[in-house]
Amino acid sequence: MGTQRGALVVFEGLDRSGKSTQCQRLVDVLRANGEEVHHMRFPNRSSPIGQMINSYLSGQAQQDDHAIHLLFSANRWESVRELEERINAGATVIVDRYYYSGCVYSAAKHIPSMDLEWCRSPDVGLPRPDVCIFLDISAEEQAKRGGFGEERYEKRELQDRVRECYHEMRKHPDEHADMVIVDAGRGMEEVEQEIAEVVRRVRKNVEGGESRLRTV
Ligand code: Z5A
Ligand code: MG
Repeated sequence: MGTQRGALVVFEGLDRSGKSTQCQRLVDVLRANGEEVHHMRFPNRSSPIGQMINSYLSGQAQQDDHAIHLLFSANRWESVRELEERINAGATVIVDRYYYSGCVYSAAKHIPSMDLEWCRSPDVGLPRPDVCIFLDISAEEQAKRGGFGEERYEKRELQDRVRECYHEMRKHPDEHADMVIVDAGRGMEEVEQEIAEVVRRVRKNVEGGESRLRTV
């Protein structure tokens, strides 16, 4: 019998919802339990494509909106082999932002040739997560967590449109089935406990179920 594959767990949500905080906590807890864990985040700013994305986000470089959208997607595709290898070797792979972010931040620009469906298409075929944990936070709570930074998308008006796009995307039957909504407006420990329970359930399902990863 081959190695039991690991689970693919994705975190999504608006800015300041606590994705990076909760990813790190989950990684630390699983590792402390002796589990094999691999932690990824998108954009991965370390690759040549990631450096182009970083220059764009920090305002140092301009890009056509379609081109930057495709670069974000390419930045995921260039990590797919590593992701699959880790999963197939039995690791739990925890991902901070994935193609949902890719879709909504681009669609929120409201460019006629870039609707949600167009934005989703370059990511079709990527490994589909076993669960997408969506950290839900109100605009009021988001505002309490410090002002937005200097990056290109960190503007109130765009963030409001991103919120709407996430809601729209959550209606897509496939996305809906994969998503678990967690109220991220609560204290860190409370949020962490709920996430731990979701992940425990998902890992159990993966252990008892279909061994191959599905695709987007
Ligand atoms: N983007 C895109 O356009 N297309 C794509 O395909 C992808 C991304 C993948 C950079 O992403 C930008 O790229 C992003 C989307 C776009 N644009 N925007 N805007 P990023 O992931 O590098 O962004 P980030 O700055 O790391 O993440 P974030 O979303 O702003 O934050 P977060 O990771 O969700 O939150 P956090 O860093 O864990 O926490 C924020 C603060 O809140 C921090 O001070 C925490 O201590 C505090 N916090 C966290 N949890 C709590 C609770 N429960 N209570 C109180 N305070 C809390
Ligand atoms: Mg983050």
